[in-house]
This record gives sequence, structure tokens and C-alpha cells, in this order.
Amino acid sequence: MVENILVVGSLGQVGQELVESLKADFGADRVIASDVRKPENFEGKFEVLDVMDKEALLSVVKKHGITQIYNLAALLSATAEKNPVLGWNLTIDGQFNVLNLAKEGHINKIFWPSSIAVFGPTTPRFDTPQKTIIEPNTVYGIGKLAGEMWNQYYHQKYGVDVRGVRYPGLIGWKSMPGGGTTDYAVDIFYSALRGEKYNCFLSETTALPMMHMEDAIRATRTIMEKPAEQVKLRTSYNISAMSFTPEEIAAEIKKHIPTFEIEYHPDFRQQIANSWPASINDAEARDHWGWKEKYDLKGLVSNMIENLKDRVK
Ligand code: AKB
Repeated sequence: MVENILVVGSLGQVGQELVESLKADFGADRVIASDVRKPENFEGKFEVLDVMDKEALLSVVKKHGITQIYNLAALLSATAEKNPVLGWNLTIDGQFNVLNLAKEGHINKIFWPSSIAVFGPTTPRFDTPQKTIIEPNTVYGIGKLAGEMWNQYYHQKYGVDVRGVRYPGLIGWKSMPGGGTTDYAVDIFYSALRGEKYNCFLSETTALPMMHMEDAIRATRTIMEKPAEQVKLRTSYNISAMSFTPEEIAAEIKKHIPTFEIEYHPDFRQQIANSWPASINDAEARDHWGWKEKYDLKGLVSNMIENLKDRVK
């Protein structure tokens, strides 16, 4: 079957890399990137689209004969705290529109990016299992959890093929994050390579689950490609690669850039981080569809510095 793929929210940190990865395999003609604004120099097919606009979404789907949607549109954790209504509407109204397209038979597969933000302060913090206490206390986490439950509902009730993973903090050199609590782990490389002291907005001992973007894209592509029966959970899967504190990543960076300095001035994002797991157990993803990461902290830091050193001025 010929697949035509729509990536919603394609200008975000995951979207930019995902579009390139999909184009490389399916061909540029089969991948339609979309977002609420058009970038200046975009190569390939692009639609200006607000996923909350049901009619506009349907018309893009019909125009391009879309069969699959990756719905990446969201306000990340820190931004959503400042704009709760938009954070909720974008996550939930947007996903409802996408789920209903599948229910009505317009598309046949959906990817949903969930997050470690579905967990909350009452969740066991270390080696957090797939199924545990889930009581998020952030706008972003509440939206992601509600989305997970609606996905499972649409799968069970209407047979919608929706698949998702709970992303940890994502770190890559091709695209920048925006508005997340884990963004420090990307920003830190830019300060280090510019010879600047990094002012970290989390405390030195705040451990969070993290992953190289290359691994995150591979997880995303893998879960979408597996036969439906292997995707046994239709909420979203825990996926894990590494867990570190700001102090630990700074020490690893110092092995490459000995003059690097960091100081810690926690802001409102500290509370968000405190409510999230320090490390994740992803036994189900490994068992059901063969998830395995490539990068640990050492590999991630070398790879980031290697790729950014000639780009960062
Ligand atoms: C954020 O920090 O909000 C995101 C996430 C963990 O989902 N990177």
C-alpha cells in the first residue's frame, strides 16, 4: 500500500528530524510537513495547518490522500504552565480531530507523542514502571495522560490503529527544543562550545530520563512499522536510554572542554522536574517491539560535541 504521511507540528524539535527521516525512506513526495506557520526555506511539501481546525485538517488529508498522521503539535511543559487553555486545547482538541479522521476511515494509522510528564509526584521516582500511580500535576502531563486514555479508548471501541511512546528529554544537534523542562540538556552544549558559563535552571542533583534524538526517531519509526499485534499497549510505551543530573552531564562535557563552567539557579521548572521520574523502566517496549537504545551519556556527549563544534559560533 502506498503511504502518504502528514507530520503535524513539523517545525518542533522532533518534527524537523522526523520529517527528514521519513522523507529518506518514503520519498519527499510522500511526506507532507505542516505547522501553524511556513518556514522561509522549506524544501518539500508543506501545508500551513492548525490541527485544532477540523475542516482544514480534513481538507489537507483529502488533498494529499494522507494515510498516516504523526500528531506532534503541543506546548511543552514549561510553556503550557503559562498558557494552560491553549496547552490543553492543542493537545486534546487536536488529537480528537486526528482520532476522528481514523474512526471515519480517512486515515489508517496515527502516532502520538506522549511523555514522561504523564507521571507525577506520587509516582515511584526510580525505575518507574509502565503501569504505576499516574497523577500528573502539570498542564502538559494532564493533557498527555488524557490523550493516552482517549487513544486507548478509540483503539478498543473503534479499532483505531494509534501508537505512542512516552518521550524522555530529547537531545539532538539538528534541531532545538523549545519550552520544555529538559531543554537545559541541549542548551548546555551551546554555552560550552561558545566558551560561556552555563546558567542551569535546574539544580545540580536533579536526575531526569533523557535520550539522543537519533534513538527517539528510531523508536518512533520502529513502533509505527511493527505489525499491529506487537503493539499491545495503546496508551503509550515507556522508552528509556539514560538518566543523568546537570552535574553529571557537565562533568562529561568537561572531559571534552576542560574550561567549561556551570552554575545553578533553579527557577519554576525545578518544580516540574521534581514531579517527574528520575529513571524509567521500559521492559514492555523492549519485550513487545524490540526497543533498544544506541546512546548512553558518554556516547551522547561525544556525538553532540563532534557534530556541533563546527556549527556553533
Ligand atoms: C519537556 O521537558 O516538556 C519535554 C518532555 C519531557 O516531554 N521535553
